[in-house]
Amino acid sequence: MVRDLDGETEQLRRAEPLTRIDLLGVPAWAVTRHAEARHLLVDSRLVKDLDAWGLWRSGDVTHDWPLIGMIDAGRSMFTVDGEEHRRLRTKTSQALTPRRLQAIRPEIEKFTEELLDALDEQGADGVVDLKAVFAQPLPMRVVGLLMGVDQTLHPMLTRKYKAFFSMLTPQEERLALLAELDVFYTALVREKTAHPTDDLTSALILAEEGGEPLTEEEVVGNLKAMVAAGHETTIGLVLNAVRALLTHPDQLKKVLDGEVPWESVVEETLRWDTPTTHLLMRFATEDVQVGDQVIAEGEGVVISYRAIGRDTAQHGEDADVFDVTRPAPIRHMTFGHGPHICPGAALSRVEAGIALPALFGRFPGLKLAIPDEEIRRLPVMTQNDMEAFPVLLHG
Ligand code: STR
Repeated sequence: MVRDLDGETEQLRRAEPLTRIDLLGVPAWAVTRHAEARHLLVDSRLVKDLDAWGLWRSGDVTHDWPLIGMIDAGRSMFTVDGEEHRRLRTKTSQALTPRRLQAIRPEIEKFTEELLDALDEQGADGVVDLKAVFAQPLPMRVVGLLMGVDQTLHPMLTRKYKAFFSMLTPQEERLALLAELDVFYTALVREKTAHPTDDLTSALILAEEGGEPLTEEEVVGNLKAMVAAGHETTIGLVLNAVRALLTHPDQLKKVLDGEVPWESVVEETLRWDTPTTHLLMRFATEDVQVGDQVIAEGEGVVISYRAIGRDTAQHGEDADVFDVTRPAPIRHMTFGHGPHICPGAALSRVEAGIALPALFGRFPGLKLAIPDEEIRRLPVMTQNDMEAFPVLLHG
């Protein structure tokens, strides 16, 4: 379990660009540097198809492995490559361009204000959890609005995803909850097939890419990927930004005085404290040479985004320092690169770009209620997530 995330990142960033790691008993390669990741992420010899994994084919990795759900997630834009991938992804990426997102800005602003009201109420006489009351519900509402998932269902989804990501959840329980989620999403897709609305789920059902509509399984897969990704990662972005600012008050002051734009806070947080620690997984369809090392046919590759964000070759000797005054643009790779680059990148920037100034605008005296070292991380291997973020709203 990642008890010491900074220690792990530091170790990886000092290691070889391609480093052998152990994922709960399963060996894989970790890519730890920006330049190498940039090449490998456009290399078509690395694929998402689970059947390209030697350890899967040989039966050494099975559904008993706690991380299998990160890879075996059904047919979707997350798990398919090449022409087929384009077919699965086009509609979604078109719906999430900065221009298309302008239309839902007012709604995101409204959600933000409502959640700030709730925060104000619950924090009136003391400590309140910024995660539970603000950073977690906001992305869920936004992705719920986009995909057409009713708000009454959000607490159920939040509970299930928390258990999905937690390494303390027994594997049988994780497999059971994934099966329940499949039932839930399939029912939702059938309901939208019968009664299409103006959400992205309906658009995916009605879409014909190259004359060929997506299958029910593909729509369900894309919906699952969108909700899982949209829900989990933006929580990290918002909380990590707040945490970085509260522990660097001189920089917070520059931002509040208008000397540094919020955009720089968002980009520097994305680089320095990535929501995704490691992205699982790609498999080599043939031997791939990287420097003086070789990823052998059938081996698995993990992209270690947190280490990559602190690569000194890319970001300079002070790469491990949080600094919102770095010259823009900060050329980080936190959303990935190549065909699978995060289709929700613009959405997360809009969300954080609204949430952070609104939060500090309403509560300029915001303070951590416990020492920073006492913030507890969730027992999750691949994501950078905390149990809770207790704050005092008025210092
Ligand atoms: C969770 C389980 C599921 O049903 C579908 C997916 C596909 C998208 C994945 C998601 C997973 C896990 C978290 C990911 C997300 C894409 C982006 C997100 C990996 C496997 C990140 O952490 C970057």
